[in-house]
Amino acid sequence: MTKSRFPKGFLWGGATAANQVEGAFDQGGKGLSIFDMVTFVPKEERKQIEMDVKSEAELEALLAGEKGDNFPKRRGVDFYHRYKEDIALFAEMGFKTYRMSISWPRIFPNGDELEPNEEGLAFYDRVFDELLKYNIEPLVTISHYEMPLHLVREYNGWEDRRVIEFFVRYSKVLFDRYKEKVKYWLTFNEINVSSLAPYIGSGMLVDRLANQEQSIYQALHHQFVASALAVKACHDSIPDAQIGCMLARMEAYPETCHPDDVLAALEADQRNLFFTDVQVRGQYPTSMLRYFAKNGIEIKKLPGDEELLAAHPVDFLSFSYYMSMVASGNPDKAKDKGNFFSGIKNPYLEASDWGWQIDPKGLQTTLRKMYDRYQVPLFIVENGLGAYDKVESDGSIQDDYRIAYLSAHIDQVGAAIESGVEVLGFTSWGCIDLISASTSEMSKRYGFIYVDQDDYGNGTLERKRKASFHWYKKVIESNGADL
Ligand code: BGP
Repeated sequence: MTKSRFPKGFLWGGATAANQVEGAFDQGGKGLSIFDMVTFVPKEERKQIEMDVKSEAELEALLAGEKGDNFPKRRGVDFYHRYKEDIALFAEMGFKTYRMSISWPRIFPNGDELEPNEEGLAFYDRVFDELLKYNIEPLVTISHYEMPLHLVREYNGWEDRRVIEFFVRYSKVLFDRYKEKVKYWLTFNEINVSSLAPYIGSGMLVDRLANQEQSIYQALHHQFVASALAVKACHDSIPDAQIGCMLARMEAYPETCHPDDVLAALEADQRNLFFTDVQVRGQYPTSMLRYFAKNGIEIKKLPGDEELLAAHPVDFLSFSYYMSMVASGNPDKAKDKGNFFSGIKNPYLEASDWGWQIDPKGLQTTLRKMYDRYQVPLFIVENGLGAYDKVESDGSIQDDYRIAYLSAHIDQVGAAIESGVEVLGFTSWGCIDLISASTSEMSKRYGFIYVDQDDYGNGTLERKRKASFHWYKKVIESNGADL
């Protein structure tokens, strides 16, 4: 057996989000969340990523239409009722941690109430007790694209500064209720997605916004302040807890060694790391302040905001990593967006069935770059391969492609650790098949565990172990030595 490069106590596990696994969207006293309104568009009809609801009219039509089977998110994979079976499977793989989110409207159905919904709190008590029964550490995302829909309709989401108070109230309820059970917390999932998908990220209907970019950064300022207040509340309530931020990492390479491309890649990096600069370093980077000044963006701050950001930085930086991108200095190409949006292909990389360019070494690069910049512990809380899986005639699922993807990426995490990077853990995304965030498909499968359900909600919901289930069990047993 080769020697492990991973530290003792490395937190191996898997990740999900409430709106993508739980189902029971209208049970247990839960209110509607923003993601409950995201509809499924069949791939052949899909023009673009259908994540965002844009207008009042669209939202009201969705609410009135109640297009039943068009809301696969509302179904999830019934984790709400099957959590004991699922957690037993996670334990069988040897999980040390399980990243999950709490559905905000399960706790505050409208979001602006004073008192929480006890049924919602009790559900997560049961889930945490089940995890701790197997010595699996819960890693909890407080807001994973699951803002109560009422906060969109009444306040236009994070555009309204009053939502800070609602979020802090919600966070304090969680910290006080679960202080004995949860020691790892994340504030906002992929906080940078707000700049790409304002409805999903910040609960804003863009058709309501006079100046979209101004509103996006104003809403983000409110989220930064809310995150800092949540960090303070977490430390006050649970002294031995750690609370982190969470970024969708977009590692962008220069298309060529032409200085224009190199500069474009730097600018893409500054744009992506702006969010972690604020939450880890505790202040806005000058590059972004110049950008705001140059583009007439004036962030309204209250006295004390900047002191709050500086006083309460996060304890660790977590991020999702699926692919790398390409940045071009050529003005007629999308400058700082990678293949995910503009399709600039990297000729050295293969792509997934959804066009995400597979780049394991990019994960080592990104770990070393971010550790150099921030010198705080890092945590990979999403990495995985969305793929079409086939159930063989003997009932097996031979997802060797997923094993290859994860093995190569975990190998690069080991290399980063050997180079001196402090990494707390690795939770592969979608440890059980679930509903895709960007496409609402079930057929974009990520799991070590197969779930019998199709894009339209048909199926028995039966769980099956894939080949990768047994592989990951070995990886964890060997602390990452046996890949
Ligand atoms: C991230 C989200 C996850 C998950 C992941 C995979 O943006 O944090 O919720 O969905 O993307 O993306 P998708 O589900 O679109 O394949």
